[in-house]
Amino acid sequence: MAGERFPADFVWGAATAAYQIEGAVREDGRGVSIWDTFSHTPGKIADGTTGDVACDSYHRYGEDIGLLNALGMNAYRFSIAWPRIVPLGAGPINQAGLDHYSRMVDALLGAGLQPFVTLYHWDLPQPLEDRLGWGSRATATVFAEYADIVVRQLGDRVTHWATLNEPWCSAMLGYYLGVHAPGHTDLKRGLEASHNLLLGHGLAVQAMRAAAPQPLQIGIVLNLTPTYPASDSPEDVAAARRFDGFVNRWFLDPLAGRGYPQDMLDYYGAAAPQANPEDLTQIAAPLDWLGVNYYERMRAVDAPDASLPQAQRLDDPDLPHTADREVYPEGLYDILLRLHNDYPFRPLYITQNGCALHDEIAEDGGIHDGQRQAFFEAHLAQLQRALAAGVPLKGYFAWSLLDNFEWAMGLSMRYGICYTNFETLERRIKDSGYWLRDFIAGQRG
Ligand code: GCO
Repeated sequence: MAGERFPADFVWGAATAAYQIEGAVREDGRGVSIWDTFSHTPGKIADGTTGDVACDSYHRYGEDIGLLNALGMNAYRFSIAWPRIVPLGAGPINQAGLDHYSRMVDALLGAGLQPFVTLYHWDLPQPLEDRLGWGSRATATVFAEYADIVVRQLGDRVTHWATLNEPWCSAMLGYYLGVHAPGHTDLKRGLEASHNLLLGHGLAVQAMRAAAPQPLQIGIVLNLTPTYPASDSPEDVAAARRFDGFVNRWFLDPLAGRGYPQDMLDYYGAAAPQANPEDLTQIAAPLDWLGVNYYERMRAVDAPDASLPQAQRLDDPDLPHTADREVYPEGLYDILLRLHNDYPFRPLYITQNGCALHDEIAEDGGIHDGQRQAFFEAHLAQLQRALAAGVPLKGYFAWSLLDNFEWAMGLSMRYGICYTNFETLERRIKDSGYWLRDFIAGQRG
């Protein structure tokens, strides 16, 4: 690789999400989330699995911390399960849930790992969904209350916080495209959900700053997809612009204080959410950092018959493919440069980047995921290019620490740098994990 070093204070970590790894879904007073309901609904998860046990990290977080140490990382990005803290979504607080995360934070700090806490990685308490979920403004308000509760408990030790992880996925996969919990298929509901998520984010930022015993570094994590037209035709160019509006600008613009993009408001017409000016002010609450999750690009073809935004993805068959996506490392550079040039968010973190492969334990006991190593190498090289171009990048989190419950794909889609045996729950570092360890060590020199 290019030889340039990453900055000495660069944050190197791995990321996970509560429902994907914790299991222990009925333990210590945890309430039910929309993902419990969804994963137990026949036909929703490709391999019929659930997150009931997953990696059992609720009990085995000490082992997970051992893995992070063995990998030489200095940070861990994980999420807190709202239903463990406020089992009904609003109302009584479950102290046992808070105590769990408090112990975990102490263990991380004791092991020299900086916690990066995400407050919402998709596990909405089911009782809130029963009252319209993110379709309701009331959910934004109670999200800020939940954020306040957690910050009061952990804000003395945790400085780096993300409110939401990938609100596009919560809103659009959950309420419009129906492939994630809660599984609705209504564009208007999806757009309302996106607005209430953003509003909840803004309200939470203010509640967190007010509740914190020390200054916090608060950000939000977005899935951003660099989008390119598949041809020069005006139709494909317009499709790319729509898709960019759908996934990227719809979130970036209001967070940057620019309101929703006018072309998308026009395009959505009557389905567009009612956003009063005060909401937009709340949503634009100043941020301390932005997290970027990057997996793939979008090469857009105009597709009038496809669901909104009427754009279809055209992969390049000559590029490498993982178990579920095309590999396009240059897209990471492109999206970072665009953020740097067009938006005010500083600094930036890569909060997720990784790939799924059909990993198996070899006869020698190792997991030889050379393709994943190549994936990391190529993406880290793009980060070095971005740094050289002046992008204020402060950290990188591999997705994921462990093979885990990959949402609608279940347990069979393996994204870990550590292998999980879902029968014995044994973890084992894959070759790509060892490669990352050596790479990180090399950066520290
Ligand atoms: C996300 C998802 C992750 C997925 C990962 C791979 O935030 O993007 O929440 O949980 O596991 O993206 O698809």
